[in-house]
Amino acid sequence: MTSGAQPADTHCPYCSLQCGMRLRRIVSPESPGAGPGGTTVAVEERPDFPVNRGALCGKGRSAAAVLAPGARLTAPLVRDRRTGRLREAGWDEALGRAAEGLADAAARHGRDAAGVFGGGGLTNEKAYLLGKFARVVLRTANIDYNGRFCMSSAAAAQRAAFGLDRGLPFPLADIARTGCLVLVGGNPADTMPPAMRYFRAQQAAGGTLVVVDPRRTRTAETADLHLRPAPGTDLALALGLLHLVVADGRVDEAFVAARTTGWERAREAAMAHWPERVERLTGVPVAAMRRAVELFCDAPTGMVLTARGGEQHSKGVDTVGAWINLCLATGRAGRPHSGYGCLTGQGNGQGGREHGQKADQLPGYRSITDPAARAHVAAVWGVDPDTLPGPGRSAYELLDTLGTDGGVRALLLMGSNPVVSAPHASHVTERLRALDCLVVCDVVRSETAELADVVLPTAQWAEETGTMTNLEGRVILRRRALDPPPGVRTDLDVLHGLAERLGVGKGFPTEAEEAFEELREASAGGQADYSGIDYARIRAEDGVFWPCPRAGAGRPHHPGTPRLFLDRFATPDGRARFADVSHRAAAEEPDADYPLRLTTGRVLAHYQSGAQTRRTPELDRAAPGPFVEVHPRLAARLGVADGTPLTVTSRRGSVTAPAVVTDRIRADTVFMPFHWPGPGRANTLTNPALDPVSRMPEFKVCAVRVEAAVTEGAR
Ligand SMILES: Nc1nc2c(c(=O)[nH]1)N[C@H]1C(S)=C(S)[C@@H](COP(=O)(O)OP(=O)(O)OC[C@H]3O[C@@H](n4cnc5c(=O)[nH]c(N)nc54)[C@H](O)[C@@H]3O)O[C@H]1N2
Ligand SMILES: Nc1nc2c(c(=O)[nH]1)N[C@H]1C(S)=C(S)[C@@H](COP(=O)(O)OP(=O)(O)OC[C@H]3O[C@@H](n4cnc5c(=O)[nH]c(N)nc54)[C@H](O)[C@@H]3O)O[C@H]1N2
Ligand code: SF4
Ligand SMILES: [Mo]
Repeated sequence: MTSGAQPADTHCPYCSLQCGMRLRRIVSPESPGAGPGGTTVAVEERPDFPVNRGALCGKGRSAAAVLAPGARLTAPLVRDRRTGRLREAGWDEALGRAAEGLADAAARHGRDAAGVFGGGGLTNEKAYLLGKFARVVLRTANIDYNGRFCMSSAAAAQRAAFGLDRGLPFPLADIARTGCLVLVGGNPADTMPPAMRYFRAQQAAGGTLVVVDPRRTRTAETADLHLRPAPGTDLALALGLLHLVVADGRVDEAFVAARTTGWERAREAAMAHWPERVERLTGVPVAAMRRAVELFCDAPTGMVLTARGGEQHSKGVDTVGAWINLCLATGRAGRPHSGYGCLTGQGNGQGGREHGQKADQLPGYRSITDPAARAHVAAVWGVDPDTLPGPGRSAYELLDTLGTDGGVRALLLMGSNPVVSAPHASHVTERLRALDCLVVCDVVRSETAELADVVLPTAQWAEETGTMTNLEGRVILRRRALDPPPGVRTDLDVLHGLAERLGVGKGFPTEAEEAFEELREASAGGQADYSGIDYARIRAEDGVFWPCPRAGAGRPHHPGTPRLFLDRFATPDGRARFADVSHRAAAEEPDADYPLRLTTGRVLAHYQSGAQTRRTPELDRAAPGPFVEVHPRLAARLGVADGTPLTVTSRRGSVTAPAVVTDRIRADTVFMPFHWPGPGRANTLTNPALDPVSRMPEFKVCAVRVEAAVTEGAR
């Protein structure tokens, strides 16, 4: 084995922490994981990157496994018209079939019948060009992405309250310096392990941690106070806490008067949520609520962070709004070491929502309905603003109408695996099958790729260059460490090749830096302004926080913006806006037929739909399959023990998976991770009820029935 001399400093392919790592090239022809020329990479620590300072979780450490030819796609596939099976094809044939499918749908059913579905794991350059491809080449309104399933409720609530959405308005390290940290529906001990160092530091410095989660997770175990509401009741809980703040005279009147609007209505709504009522709705004892308010208000500074547990609800936007209200009423916002933040999830969950792959957005976090925004972006693209389509359908609505009259008939899907990860997944699978043409760009043969007419194998993180924007709004650089295998092309090559075949020969660069230079122009003057950022600067500064406008006449070099809102909020009058919200039930509450609540989430070893991590032997061994967490009292009532196969049934279907009997879960609730396809797929059960504003599906609560599975032998 020989090692290449120059290690490459880059970032993990997975979550929004975007941990820094160092890749060392290893030439080892006999290694089963080695690619062309026997080259592969080893992941090493990179202690100088400030976010994780060398620490990596098991997913990051094992990320190179998916680079191996055996784990991934190495040639395009097309569905053979004679046999109906996927077979290997050359790039010309595959790109030709894909372009033909998209063009045919548009010709027969109108432009909006060609659609695009993107992902929050794509680099900024890909997300930007994917949006441009939809609007300029296909000229379709129908483009959206999986980020809709992720942080869209927090994004909408932040825009409403602060006039701007950036997951964390401060660097992650700031949480170590706050007096009281309230974490709502997040389990970073499993989902962002290296971030836990900041939680530990916060407590070590005398701060307190309050965790709000129906389950006693590994994160909740470290908390000073753990509140365990029933899934889907966080909105009531936040209102109840605000009620106590008002009743105890703990409102920061000076802050409210100077820096906010809308307090009167928010206060009235909170007063209607008296503690005993909230205890009945949530199951959280009044005494625990009082303790939470004491901890939050007695500390000199405070933060509330939400993650998917509080957000993936049909009232996710209002729920986040209620937590922001708590911050505003207590003056815990727009001040050092205080504020509200959302723990964004995917690798580029932040940048992925800024550059135009969202149905209602143009690059720079501009609105597609704003005439000035359309004019600016159209000028950068060299097209007439009137040719740009308007807003299209949101992710679930797009999937729900695939193959129908008026729906999308040919879909280009890049960076998502909805067969496993979309709500009501059996229905979504049916809709995908109903398409005239499905084109999937992926690094592996995912469950969704199995349904495709054309599968385009794309290069991976270690084989490409591009920027990602982490959960703090820090723009960082993914750096190429090795060549992709010969049969594989980059996503940028794919977009270029499709655009060319669809008659647009210019404007789709295959070099990431060239794409970034254009993105800078398109974002200039927008909320997410990247115009002052370039690759050289990212390399030199280890990331630059947006907004970062370009220096120019009368405008000095901009340092980037690690902390937002300290002087004013990004609303027209500079004041934060209270949300006018009150409690409402989940779309589906337990009843006689479906007496329990199901909630869903993640385990440490797997990432999302598991497409990559299920192909990583050590992660697959660590968490080999789905399970159902059941409280001992419920297990006794059902007459089941640890390991007993259970059938879980909702109004949408049934799944089977073994019981894990644990008092970590409430007795009225069961939990399933969503990383697996097949008979244990959690999303067979989930409810696609959508938030009216963000269009976020209700992944975190639906009504189910649980029973011991009838096994073959017992029948
Ligand atoms: N290991 C791993 N890490 C990941 C990912 C992964 O798939 N695997 N994915 C990345 C992505 S894209 C994301 S979005 C993040 C997600 O990160 P998290 O939000 O931390 O992950 P989840 O497990 O979805 O949900 C967090 C917690 O919400 C709780 N919860 C469920 N229902 C409710 C409720 O109604 N109210 C409250 N308050 N809590 C509730 C669950 O019990 C769970 O412990 O993780 C990122 N990191
Ligand atoms: N029940 C339930 N369901 C959920 C959630 C939940 O909490 N509960 N969480 C939701 C959330 S927060 C999220 S973010 C979604 C995510 O769910 P998905 O959208 O399915 O996300 P991934 O599994 O990351 O899928 C990414 C796919 O793209 C491929 N890929 C990775 N990188 C690249 C790339 O650079 N280019 C291309 N072309 N392909 C790439 C991967 O191999 C994989 O097949 O799941 C949602 N679904
Ligand atoms: S915490 Fe996230 S970014 Fe860091 S190594 Fe793990 S998966 Fe990768
Ligand atoms: Mo996510």
